[in-house]
Amino acid sequence: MEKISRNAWISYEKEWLTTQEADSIMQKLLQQEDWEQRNIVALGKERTQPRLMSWAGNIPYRYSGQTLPPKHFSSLLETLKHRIEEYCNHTFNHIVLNRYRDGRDHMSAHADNEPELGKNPLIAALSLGVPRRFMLRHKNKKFKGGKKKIVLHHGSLLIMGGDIQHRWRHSVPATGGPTGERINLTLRWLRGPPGWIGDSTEKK
Ligand SMILES: O=C(O)CCC(=O)C(=O)O
Repeated sequence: MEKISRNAWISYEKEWLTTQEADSIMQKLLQQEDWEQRNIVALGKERTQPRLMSWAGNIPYRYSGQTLPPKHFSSLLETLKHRIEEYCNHTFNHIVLNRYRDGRDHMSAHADNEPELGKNPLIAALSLGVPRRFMLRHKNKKFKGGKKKIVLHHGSLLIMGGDIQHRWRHSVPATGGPTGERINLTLRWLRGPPGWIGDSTEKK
């Protein structure tokens, strides 16, 4: 575990899966998932996401002006979720899969800070396929050491915890040159459907 600011940390396991396992899971996901290119609202404008996506979860998840309706977990996703839950000692009820078809596909800087994720959510992210840069930037530009780069490798698991989603943003920038496909699976615990506002025992 690496502390990146007072209450924010990341943990990166480069070879969380063997190459053989990662190859096989990637092939299955490419074939089995219903990949979609969806529209989102970013900076007040509707845009087409620069990547494909799929998801699984029993409750709807709203972010960037779109709502993902409930969708069942395939047995592969259920198995992966259990393995990641055991490793993290944490429960997840939602998975978003992002498919970066080449180096042009990317994810802009954002934080996973929807109210439904609650305070200090633990987020786990499994990477498959070509390595891509994952950039972390502190929201306070003057924060010393506020820029971090991690190369996310095939079969690696990244965990983000503490107040990282409240203090930092992360992105997967576009990259030049020939680049193959990558799939990311992000696991979250949604405390309720869109509009959930917490309970009286939780400080926001
Ligand atoms: O592709 C990645 O590794 C990042 C995914 C991500 O930031 C997200 O799903 O919020």
